Amino acid sequence: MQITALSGGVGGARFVRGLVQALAASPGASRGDGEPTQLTVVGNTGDDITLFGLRVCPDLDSVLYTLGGGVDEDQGWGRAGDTHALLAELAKLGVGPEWFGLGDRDLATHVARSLWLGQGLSLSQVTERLARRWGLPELGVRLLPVTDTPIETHVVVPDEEGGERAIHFQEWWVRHGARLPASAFTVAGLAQATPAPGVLEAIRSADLVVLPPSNPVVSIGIILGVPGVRDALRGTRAPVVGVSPLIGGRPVRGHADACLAPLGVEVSAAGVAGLYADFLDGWLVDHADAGAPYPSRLPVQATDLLMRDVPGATRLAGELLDLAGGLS
Ligand code: GDP
Ligand code: FO1
Ligand code: CA
Repeated sequence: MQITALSGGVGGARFVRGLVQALAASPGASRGDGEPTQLTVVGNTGDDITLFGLRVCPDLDSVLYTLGGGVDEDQGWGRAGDTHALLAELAKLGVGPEWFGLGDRDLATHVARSLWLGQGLSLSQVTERLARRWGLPELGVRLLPVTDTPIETHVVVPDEEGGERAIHFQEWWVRHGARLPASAFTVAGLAQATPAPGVLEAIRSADLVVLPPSNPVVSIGIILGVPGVRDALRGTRAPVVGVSPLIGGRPVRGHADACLAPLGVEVSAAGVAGLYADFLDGWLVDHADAGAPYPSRLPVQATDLLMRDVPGATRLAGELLDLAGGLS
């Protein structure tokens, strides 16, 4: 059995950790041929940013640290128990930015990644090395960046002269708390981007494709924008099932509402389902959203959509597997 998940950072990583546990616990984890399920996670790279000359890939790292047991559980990003000595020393030298909280342990990842990229390895190859460090192969998980082409999400916001300017997604999200009204998201490098090796194959040859509760615009939306990915989802023989990232018309955390607004998409589980309507085969929503009008003929199942802890995420992943199982 091959499962492919498209993931952003915190929400995606937590769900995937639950999925790994659900698969390990369930007899359906193998097809009866004794082969354990292989899970391929296709990760968003639109959040990536170069700081202090180092390449930082927040969403890939959230998946690595969460699955590897090294994540700061409260934040869902960065390393547990990290310190900030390097950033503090750089600030004393007048070297910023100070608004992006890079911890010392976390920085080791970015130093290694940047070194390996500089030696000519692709982001996929670098990510494979990092995945070994965090024990992903032992979990039956392969993490692929959606593309090896550097891409960066930018946000178009008002400038002081009454015009507009584009800033990096992280500056908008972290520095400004997504409070500057966005009129558009643009992705530098996207038109020239090609899917990383294995990405299209992982979607086309999967037995099941899952969309965790990730940001529909700046996580899943970026993955879908890489040329070829959306077509692969439309064409795959696998059912594509997803979990709404919104409960009762609000994001559980983060600013998905501020991301949907410039698209003119309703901030609701139904609005998000509409973004995926051309390939979605099943949709898990919260009880609070059970009565909404969903795209016609879309199987919708209502449950408790909140991942309070690892067992909660495991239960949610199990329910998504049940929804998928009921489709075939
Ligand atoms: P990011 O890259 O760190 O923003 O993480 P993702 O894009 O993977 O996920 C962010 C989305 O996950 C947000 O829109 C949240 O509303 C959603 N999310 C976070 N926790 C939960 C949860 O427990 N349940 C559900 N349904 N969605 C969640
Ligand atoms: N998010 C924040 O809100 N503040 C930070 O200072 C911050 C630092 C940071 C460092 C490394 C990393 O991998 C992630 C980090 N994040 C931080 C989270 C991350 O940038 C965002 O949650 C996502 O990219 C938004 O989707
Ligand atoms: Ca992200």
